[in-house]
Amino acid sequence: MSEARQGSTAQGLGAAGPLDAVIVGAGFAGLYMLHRLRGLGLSARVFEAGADVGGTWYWNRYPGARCDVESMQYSFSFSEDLQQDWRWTERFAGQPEILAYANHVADRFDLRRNIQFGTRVVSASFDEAAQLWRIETDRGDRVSAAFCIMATGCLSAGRVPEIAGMGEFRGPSYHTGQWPHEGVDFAGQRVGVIGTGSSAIQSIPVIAEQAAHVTVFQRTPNFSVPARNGPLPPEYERDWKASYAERRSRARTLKSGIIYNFGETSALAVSAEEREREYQARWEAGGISLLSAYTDLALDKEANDTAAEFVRQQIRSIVRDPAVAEALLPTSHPIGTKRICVDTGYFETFNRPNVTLVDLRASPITRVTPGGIATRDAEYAVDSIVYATGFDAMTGSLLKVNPRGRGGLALAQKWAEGPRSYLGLMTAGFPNLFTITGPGSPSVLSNMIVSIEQHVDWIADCLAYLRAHGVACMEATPEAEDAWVAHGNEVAHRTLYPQANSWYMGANIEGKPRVFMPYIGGVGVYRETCDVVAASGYEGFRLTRRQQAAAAE
Ligand code: N01
Repeated sequence: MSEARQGSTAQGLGAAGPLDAVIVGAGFAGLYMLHRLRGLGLSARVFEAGADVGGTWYWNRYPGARCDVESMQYSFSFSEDLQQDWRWTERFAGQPEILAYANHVADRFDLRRNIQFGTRVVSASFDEAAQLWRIETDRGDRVSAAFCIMATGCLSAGRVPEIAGMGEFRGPSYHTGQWPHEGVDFAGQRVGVIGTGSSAIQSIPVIAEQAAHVTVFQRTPNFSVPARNGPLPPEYERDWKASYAERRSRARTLKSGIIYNFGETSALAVSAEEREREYQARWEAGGISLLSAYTDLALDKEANDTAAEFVRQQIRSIVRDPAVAEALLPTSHPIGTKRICVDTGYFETFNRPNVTLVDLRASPITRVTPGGIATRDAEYAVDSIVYATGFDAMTGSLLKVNPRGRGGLALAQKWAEGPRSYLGLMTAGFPNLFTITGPGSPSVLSNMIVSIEQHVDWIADCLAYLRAHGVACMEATPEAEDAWVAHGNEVAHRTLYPQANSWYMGANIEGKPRVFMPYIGGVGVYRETCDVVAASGYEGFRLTRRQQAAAAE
């Protein structure tokens, strides 16, 4: 950090000189990052494209949007007062409540004064001579900062497929991730929903209650388990709050950062009857703990098949029309290797007279017509279309910012064959650029808030270290990055995950390289690795002191 910036206090939006840091995004990652930087006395400005805080929970307002990590766990742990004061009303919080929580955090820690809303960062370039990031926004802002911290989210760049005739459709079209803030009234309408991922599986039952008819266009049947959501029992809340610190510490050591009831044996080590009982109990309890029933469900196809077949049996028993049930059975991937969905009445919805399932494997969509959606065999009249077609996950929102590192190298070019990073925190050739929950870190395979807090704390502690040691520039070495990428691939390929055409693999975007993007080694192991790296004086990173940087100019 330059002398001018040293000791600077948190500057407001009118800051003239270079800032210590620009943070891109005011979701949970950006909010906590700002809080930590202010605590260090660093100057920071957050740019946020939305009109308010919340990130993914600001944009994803589709009917039924809800978190599938329990509320008591999907929340910040950094402030004991905050976690004691805030009261969740449901076991799994809905989007409005999570957004209210994000707003509460912003107000409680007085964060808004350093956030510029309604502003999208359109470029971020590293100026090697000045050792500064030069940031430009769509509103004409040009600011400089020593550090650029990407808090852009993993599932923020919505993706609508290109289907012939889309522009000719007479009615309104919506993407689940860009839902109108005023809501949509589907009463009396014929609605077409394209997709059967988490967003679709949550929204279809709610839309079906309102609309005259819903036609679901399914390309790949998905595994889903019931949420069994309900009001949060006061004694459950009290119990958690009485030992929050202890539980949070435990969560940080686990694979997913979420406390479940973990099985301790192989699925194949027990009898079929015992397995059935175990799966049934977890199915009744709700949530994704089904996947934690045995130790090898993500590792061994035969073990995985037992859980997959259990869920298929449930679908057969719920859906009354055998042909519809058959079409809903997921068979193309091991259970859990695409993000498992958590629903409220999804399969039951297909028993409603106003819901039709269209199996696109039998007859793909050929075009959108002015009055509906045509497949190879039929045309379905609809008044509005919901694209529940997902995101350019993990890299999409980072690349939208168009970061350019040393020699003007674009991140998009560097990552042309797939994302490469060291610890999912930095990428070689892009000094002083941090990615919160970036590719190469556990991120989407974990409780996002646990992973966000871990990254933010690591980055904040790192910036404090750099300041204390007079370091102007920090960069991942290519060797450390190569080793981390190789390790990430090796760990991923020990599991069944790469067998699925998932967004984890970039498989949902045409032309996107097929690389398993998140780090699957687990939150606990990963945290230890990051801590060891920090304790060693940031092994694998090149740190350049202020004098050295000046001499190199
Ligand atoms: O997106 P998705 P999502 N024609 O990519 C289909 C998180 N999340 O928004 O599988 C026809 O999963 C596509 O079909 P296929 C969670 O991590 C969490 O639902 O590619 N269909 C698929 O069915 C989740 O995994 C929560 O064959 C097309 C669907 O669209 C992630 O966000 C809630 C198509 C896309 O599914 C993304 O979920 C919501 C085409 N041309 C989301 N193109 C919770 O916390 C795509 N599809 C509960």
